[in-house]
Amino acid sequence: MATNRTFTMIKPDATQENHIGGILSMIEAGGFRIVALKKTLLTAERAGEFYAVHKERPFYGDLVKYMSSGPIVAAILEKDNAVADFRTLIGATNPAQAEEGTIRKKYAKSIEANAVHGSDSDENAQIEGNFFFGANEQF
Ligand code: RTP
Ligand code: MG
Repeated sequence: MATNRTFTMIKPDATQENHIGGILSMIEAGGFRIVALKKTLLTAERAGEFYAVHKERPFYGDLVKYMSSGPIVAAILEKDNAVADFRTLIGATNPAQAEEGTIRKKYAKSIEANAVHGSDSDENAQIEGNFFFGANEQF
């Protein structure tokens, strides 16, 4: 399988509660290489733009408010089969359904405050990574 990239965010609840190191450790232990990394605050406008695909979903307004409520940590990750393997590592969206050993099982608090984001396709991984990082920030 080709080495490729995915994009993740450590969401405001996990960042606030000092789980940045714990989550990055699980990511590296899972075989992912960190290509780019930054802590930043999304404005509501930028969060709305990032999640524009969910505009019609009932949770969109709350999601935008939550994702702009405090700093996040954004990262581009590299591994064979990165998108699918990362979604396996983070577990189900709803932590009540997340498998043992997953990041969400360990750190998520609710279906919304679920600790991490993971891209859902190679195409979106590239779009999302470029939303946060310039070419000179990806190594
Ligand atoms: P993500 O995009 O963050 O990796 O999560 P996902 O693919 O597992 O879930 P998705 O359907 O893309 O939803 C994006 C984020 O919206 C929040 N959400 N809230 N209140 C709700 O019912 C609800 N459903 C989803 C979560 O923060 C979810 O990760
Ligand atoms: Mg998603």
